[in-house]
Amino acid sequence: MASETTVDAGQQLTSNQGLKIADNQNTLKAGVRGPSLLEDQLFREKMTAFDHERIPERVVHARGAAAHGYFQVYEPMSRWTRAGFLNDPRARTPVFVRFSTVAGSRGSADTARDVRGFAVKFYTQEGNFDLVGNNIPVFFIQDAIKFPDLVHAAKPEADKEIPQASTAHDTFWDFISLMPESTHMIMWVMSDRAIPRSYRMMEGFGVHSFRFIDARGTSRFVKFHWKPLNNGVHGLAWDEALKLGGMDPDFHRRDLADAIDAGAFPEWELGVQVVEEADAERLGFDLLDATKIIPEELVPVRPIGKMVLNRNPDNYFAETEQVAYHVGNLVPGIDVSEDPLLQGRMFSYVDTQLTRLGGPNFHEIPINRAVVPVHNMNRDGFHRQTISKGRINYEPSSIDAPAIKEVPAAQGGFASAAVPVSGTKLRKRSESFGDHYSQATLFWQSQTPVEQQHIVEALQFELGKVAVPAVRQRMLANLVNVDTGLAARVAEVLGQPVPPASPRTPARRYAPSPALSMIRRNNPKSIAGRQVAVLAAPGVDAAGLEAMKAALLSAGAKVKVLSTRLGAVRDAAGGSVPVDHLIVTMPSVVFDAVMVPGGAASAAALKGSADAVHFVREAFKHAKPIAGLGEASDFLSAAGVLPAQAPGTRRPGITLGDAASAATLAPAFIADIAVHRHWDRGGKDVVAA
Ligand code: HDD
Repeated sequence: MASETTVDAGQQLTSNQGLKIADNQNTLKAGVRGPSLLEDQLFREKMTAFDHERIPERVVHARGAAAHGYFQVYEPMSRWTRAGFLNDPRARTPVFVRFSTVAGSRGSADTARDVRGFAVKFYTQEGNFDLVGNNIPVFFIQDAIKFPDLVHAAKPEADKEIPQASTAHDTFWDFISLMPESTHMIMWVMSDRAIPRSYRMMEGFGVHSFRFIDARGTSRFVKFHWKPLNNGVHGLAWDEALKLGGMDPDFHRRDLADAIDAGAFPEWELGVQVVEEADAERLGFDLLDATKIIPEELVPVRPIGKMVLNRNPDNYFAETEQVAYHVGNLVPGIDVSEDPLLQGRMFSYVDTQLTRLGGPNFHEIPINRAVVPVHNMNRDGFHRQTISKGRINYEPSSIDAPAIKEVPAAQGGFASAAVPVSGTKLRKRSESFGDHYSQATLFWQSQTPVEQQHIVEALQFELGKVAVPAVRQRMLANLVNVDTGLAARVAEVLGQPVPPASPRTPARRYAPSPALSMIRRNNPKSIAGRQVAVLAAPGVDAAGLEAMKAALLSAGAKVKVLSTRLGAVRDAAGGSVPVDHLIVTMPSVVFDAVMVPGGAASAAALKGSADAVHFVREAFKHAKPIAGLGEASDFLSAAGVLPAQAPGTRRPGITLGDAASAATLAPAFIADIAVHRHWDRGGKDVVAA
């Protein structure tokens, strides 16, 4: 944890050795116009530090953003686990959470279509526990030996290093089409889950089955879920995500930091699905297979505690970049399962961090340190910080008593789940992992028509970028196994016939699961941290603007006034309204909703501004809530986002009324913003003006 922070402001400038520096502007030279001198140790120290500032980026999940917070359990969970932090409802366990994209480099855009990492480090009183999850509850592959192949295929292609942070290319889909086990994951990645509106508006999942172990040593399977408590689960429109990639590549990073700075702390509930080991076989799929979910309707998700993120990191590098998560960071009461993907992860994390963080002592970096004392016989190595006293660096020892002691499980020592293991040594996939399509069909059938349409469009886009026809063909053959209608809709745009289905095991039938639909499961409560644009021009009705703004601000939204000129606009009553941004510098894609106040001159000026017209048309296309007061409806209908007969006509996500009724219209507008997107408006195209 960031226990060793330092503030440089106002301090005397020194070298790394504490030497006070008199001149930080000029190298040491032989005469004012002479060559620099090698003896300038202050220059060399500064330049050496700079030259070595970068460390290798993460081989996956390179781009991320993080925050501090705490986790608190609702009630003791002793009937399932002896983990201390899950048994003390009074304890607030500090957490550090890093969200990330997977495929892009450190400098890539936040809004790429991708899985998002959701890694939580709990600094518990029994040592650090890491829940290293994603925002999607399944994975592409079943066995860790395929992970390097998956990542190579997804990353930019090896010859030209193109494309950056995108799976819309041949090698990814070549691999995927040859790995039918990835089909379920692909359905999720083609859904709006892979283009989240915000890190605050994502679910998180531990993915694998882990184990809970109670005080008697009884072990049960557990799947972990994070469900947003106050922000809902929302996505962007694909067109918007693409544009944001250029206009604000830091969109998610900024959103998280801004929300926390503004006191709109994101909250998640930790939920668990617990399955008795004896019941696991009855589920009809293998709990050790990371390409499967347990439908919530089969085993409910039981909320057990709450996580709040309430503090931004002080220093990106020291905290967000240097944090090192590991699925093997476990505490008594939680253990791994035999899932072959998880088993491989148990090796990979420390291994990669040895390179990334330069040696075996990265647990001593402040952000990675346990909050409890650490005592063992591990010694030395690069970057060792701890000064271990005495001559004993082995165990057992008899000299210099008392010796270091093991801790029996009954007194808090870690003991692995006593799972009987036997078998013939072999390299083979279990037949129980063989059904690659039934849960992909379950996911497809659980989506609303709008969500299905987005999946179809994503597949059309991604496969449309694939140049090798045989790869597209093979993907279509796999999609037929998910749903023939889906395959036909994708095939139509690809201009290819629907091929026969690829081989498969017999399908299992699942009842659709409403919990899998972002739209169905949403229970929007708050608009805290949402961004609302107000379009204003000279002659604007300031009273309506201010009344709506006040209501939005008190609901926690951020409101920015945009115009065609910076400074202030003169309002209809002769006052002035300060302008926050130019319309061209803050495009509609960075906002969640748009409000246009009344005022005849303002509406007329906006009508004449191509940028203002484009702004509302684009917001409309992306299904965003729009509110118009008074004469604003002239502008909105001229822009083509209202039917010609406007006021009085209510379309989903459009709030209209006269300028004097701003305060009474505000609740409807706020409710529309909480819903987030109004796809049912028939969104894509604007109404002919
Ligand atoms: Fe992984 C990073 C999540 C499979 C190997 N992984 C990493 C991070 C997350 C995940 C969130 C970033 C952590 C951070 O913010 O620093 N990984 C997952 C999930 C998986 C998964 C949910 C499947 C269920 N990962 C997976 C496999 C392997 C790895 C199968 C290898 C056998 N993952 C790594 C890694 C990374 C990593 C190479 C890169 C950087 C790091 O560990 O610290 O070890």
